[in-house]
Amino acid sequence: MGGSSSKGVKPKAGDVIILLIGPPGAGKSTFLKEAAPEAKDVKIGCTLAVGTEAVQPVEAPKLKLSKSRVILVDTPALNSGRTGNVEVDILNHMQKWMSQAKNANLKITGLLYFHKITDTRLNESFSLHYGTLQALLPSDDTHRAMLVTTMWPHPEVADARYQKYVNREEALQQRWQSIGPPDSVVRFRKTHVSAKEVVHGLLTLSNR
Ligand SMILES: Nc1nc2c(ncn2[C@@H]2O[C@H](COP(=O)(O)OP(=O)(O)OP(=O)(O)O)[C@@H](O)[C@H]2O)c(=O)[nH]1
Ligand SMILES: [Mg+2]
Repeated sequence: MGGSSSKGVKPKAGDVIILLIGPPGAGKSTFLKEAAPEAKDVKIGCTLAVGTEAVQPVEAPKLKLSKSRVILVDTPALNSGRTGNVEVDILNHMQKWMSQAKNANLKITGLLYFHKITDTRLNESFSLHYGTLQALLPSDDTHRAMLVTTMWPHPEVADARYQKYVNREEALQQRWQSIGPPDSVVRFRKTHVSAKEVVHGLLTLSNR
């Protein structure tokens, strides 16, 4: 499989494989870094620069549940403002990765779609990222999906801004209901414990 990390992780059949997807700067790589603090080469974006540029599978040993390894797969955002044919290249790269995964009998266990709670709504990038990824998955594949909200204020003080975000979260649950139940919309609080809760929450959802 291409795109392995410097630790050389190669996903294999039987692994729990979770794809991290979503618009640029939503916090995919930050989540991965918290989930697998031992991973050395996870690239966190700064405000304007492009962050992740390749599909990057990373093992998260601390998230291990039973015998299966948990592999989190960081992906590049699709509408990051890169120039030229880069978006097409990324799409081809993802497509290639998915078909290699299929040929290697890997099963995608779940998708985590990242969304900043500070963004007013799920915009066109939602259909772009989620729709595109869905289309790349084998049609006979069943998998779980969660909407992970990021950028929550810390500490969470119940002020007007916080209430606005809570209202937004409810609206997101409505929007997400064709994909999953309300408890598949979760907050990521930028800690290892929170990342672990999200992954374990995903694994307790039923397949779709
Ligand atoms: N306050 C706060 N900052 C966050 C959170 N998640 C990510 N960030 C910051 O947001 C910026 C972008 O985060 P990344 O994790 O690189 O985002 P990404 O989704 O991987 O972005 P691309 O790789 O470009 O698609 C970084 O400066 C992070 O430190 C969060 O939950 N809260
Ligand atoms: Mg990234």
